[in-house]
Amino acid sequence: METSDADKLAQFEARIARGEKIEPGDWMPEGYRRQLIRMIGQHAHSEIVGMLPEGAWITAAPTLRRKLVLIAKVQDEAGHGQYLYHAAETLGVSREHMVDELLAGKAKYSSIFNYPTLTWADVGMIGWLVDGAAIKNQTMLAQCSYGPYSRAMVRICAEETFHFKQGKEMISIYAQGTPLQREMAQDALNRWWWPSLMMFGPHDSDSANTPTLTRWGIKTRSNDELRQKFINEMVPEFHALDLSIPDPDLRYDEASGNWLIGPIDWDHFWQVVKGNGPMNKERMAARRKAHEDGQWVREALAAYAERLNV
Ligand code: BYC
Repeated sequence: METSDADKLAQFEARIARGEKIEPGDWMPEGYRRQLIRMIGQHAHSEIVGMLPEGAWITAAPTLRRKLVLIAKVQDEAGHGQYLYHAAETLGVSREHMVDELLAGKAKYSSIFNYPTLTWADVGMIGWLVDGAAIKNQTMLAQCSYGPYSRAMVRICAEETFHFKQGKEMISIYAQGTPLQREMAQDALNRWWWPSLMMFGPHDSDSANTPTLTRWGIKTRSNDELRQKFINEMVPEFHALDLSIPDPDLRYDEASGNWLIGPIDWDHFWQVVKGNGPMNKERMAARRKAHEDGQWVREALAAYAERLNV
């Protein structure tokens, strides 16, 4: 007797409840596949677009050591994009299609990469704050129910931890350095604090995808839970360096043990997500140019593969 879709769904959900990983050839509901393609695709695009803000500083790094570290970091992000595109491809979508969707403005990427990197201190602040926020979210995703995504996350988190540490090292040195270095560190914190908190996505009450993602073990923590955890860890770190958080409403709540923040400017967030942030147009123009410049490489590879008959 044929197993009905309802039975298959029940078996699928029982596997997730037992903590088993779902693998590419396994039966999965269409909604699960669609959510994963959306999220892994966005994640891959974020890694690739995310190379641009820091990449802009490679030629202007202040020392050879800093330049080497930055080149390695930006290269790591490219690698993360590769793992993630591969993970998404196991769900039956091609990388070409995902890239076309990005370049056509149909697929999203993280809002955080639509801000300019105005000074060298921004490179340190991105490492500490942005990679720090990403690790919070990705450590959760390393536990997610889809095998290829969770395994990609394990390696990505290890590398992001390294990025986080180099950013923290830089900002710690600048915060205790010359008055100008301190000023640069504070200015970078002023500009990157709120966008980093927005990386976690809208409040849970406005997060349309969370119920489905939670039901199927893709997300095990909500946007607000992860954001709060991140705030609680970061605030004491910045205070220890005598850097101030740009939030007049920030206060410690004894009862919950949480650092409570003022209201997030969600209108601004949605404008950035819709393509109207400070650097959206430049970021997409850079990606389109890179895609056009790479056309001959793709053609050469396709011709070579045809010759080898692979
Ligand atoms: N930016 O229902 P919600 C890195 C969208 S890169 C833009 O809560 P969900 C790095 C969301 O897509 C790592 N859009 O969504 C690289 C949804 O729209 P759609 C980046 C956002 O999926 C280089 C709508 O808002 N990390 O580390 O449940 C250098 C409603 O939201 C954003 C990832 O990509 C946003 N911030 O939760 C340095 C992690 N937030 O798709 C560092 C993977 C929300 O329904 N992604 N939206 O049209 C996720 O974990 C989740 O997708 C999110 C959002 C937590 C971001």
